[in-house]
Amino acid sequence: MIREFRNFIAGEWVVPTTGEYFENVNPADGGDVIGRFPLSGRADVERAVASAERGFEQWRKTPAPLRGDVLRRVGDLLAARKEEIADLMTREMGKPLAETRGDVQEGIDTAYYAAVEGRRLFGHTVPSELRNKWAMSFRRPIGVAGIVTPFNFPMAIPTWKMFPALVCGNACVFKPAEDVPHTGAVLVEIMLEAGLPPEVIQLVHGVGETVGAAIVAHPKVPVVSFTGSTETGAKVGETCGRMHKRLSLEMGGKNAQIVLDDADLDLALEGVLWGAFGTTGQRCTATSRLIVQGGVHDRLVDMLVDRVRGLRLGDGRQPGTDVGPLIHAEAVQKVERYVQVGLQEGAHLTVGGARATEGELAKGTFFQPTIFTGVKAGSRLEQEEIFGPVLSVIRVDSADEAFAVNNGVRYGLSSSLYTRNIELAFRAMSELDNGITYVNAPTIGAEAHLPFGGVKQTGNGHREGGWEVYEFYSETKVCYVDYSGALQRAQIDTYGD
Ligand code: UN1
Repeated sequence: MIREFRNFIAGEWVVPTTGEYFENVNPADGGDVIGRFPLSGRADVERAVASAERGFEQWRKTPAPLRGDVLRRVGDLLAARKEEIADLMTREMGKPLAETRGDVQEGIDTAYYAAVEGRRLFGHTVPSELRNKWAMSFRRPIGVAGIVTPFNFPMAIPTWKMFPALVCGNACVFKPAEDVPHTGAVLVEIMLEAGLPPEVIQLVHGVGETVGAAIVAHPKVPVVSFTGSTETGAKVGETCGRMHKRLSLEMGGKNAQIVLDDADLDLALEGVLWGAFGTTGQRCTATSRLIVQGGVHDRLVDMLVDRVRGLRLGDGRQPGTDVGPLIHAEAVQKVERYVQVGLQEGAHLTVGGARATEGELAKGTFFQPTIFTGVKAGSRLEQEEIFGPVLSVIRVDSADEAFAVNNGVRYGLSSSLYTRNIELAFRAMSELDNGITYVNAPTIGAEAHLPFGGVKQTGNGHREGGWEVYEFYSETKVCYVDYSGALQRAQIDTYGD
């Protein structure tokens, strides 16, 4: 019997109005069906938003420190169930257990940060230019938040978005990616168990074109947070722009690790292996370009190819697996198309380049870790996001050229520089056009308590994580209190004669 899951709408676990379901399968083994999940429709979103509006009215009046207490209990429950949740996450999206454990930990960190933020949510008190007048700002919740999330961090990304939204006093309508609905369901169960009032969270399963689009376009959803492709983000942005909604977008990346002649090559090697092939390259922060200075290029490529040949592909739940499957067959096809693009552009396929189908791997959607060398700056392989285990190596002559190549793409999430030269490290921090720059560390590995996001086509100016996201999920209210007992006219009585 295949387990049938439900939506959580208006305080109850309910079947979808459409009566339709989709199957969620293990990408390491297409025969392993995790469950049937609702293929919801517009009517389900309507009910969810109407209920969330009621939840919002209740929740906004709950003192923020008490809202934070709920998030602390969420963190405790996630911590207690970390191992079990990591296992079900690996089963539905494939990355090795060490990585899904890290993903749950990012959710725990975000929960504890949010819990404390409930006792801060600072405003400002500033002097008034008039006598006996008080001037201050504080923060108010916005309303129902629409939360649309991707498959690659099934726990961390929904928690980054929802926990700050909730601490600020908003209600959430949550649509997890259709590849990871089980993790979404478990997260909502935990939030309810922790004491979140039921109508404050709504879970609507389904596909982006239907459920995601209906949430984004709903007039009673004034704030939307989306992580996904730059192309889908543009559509979300059009709708939100037309409707004057507040929107946070986290989109594509084409992140580079730069290795200069003076770098510690062993360290740079470990960095690029983890950055490029961790999560099978399916991170917005993945290293998809390796920009290497001429003096160390050939040596680093040799070291890298040697190690990449030794990476063990497999089921992420098996000990010893280094690299899991891609998320589904279309992802494999996309990676295959880019291998063809690289070959047509004259790049040199040095290792990998094909599906991996030996033995047990035939059951899943595996692709060999792949390296192209001799990749030209400006080529499609070098410019476009692949979201798979494909690394392009670009040879440069100088640090200046490396910085220019790093900046020569339309994305700007993360970058990394390996050098022992302190001047160059500091120059890189200010000159690399990215939201995050790592020095002597890979392009992945952002921590939950710092702002996360990118410039150019990666984002739209907002940040997740850290302190900044709390500003995104609240409106600034300014309040003046005049206790002089007289009419005081700002600008006029202050500076007039
Ligand atoms: C993403 O790739 O969408 O910095 C998020 C990192 C993780 C988050 C990645 N902490 O790689």
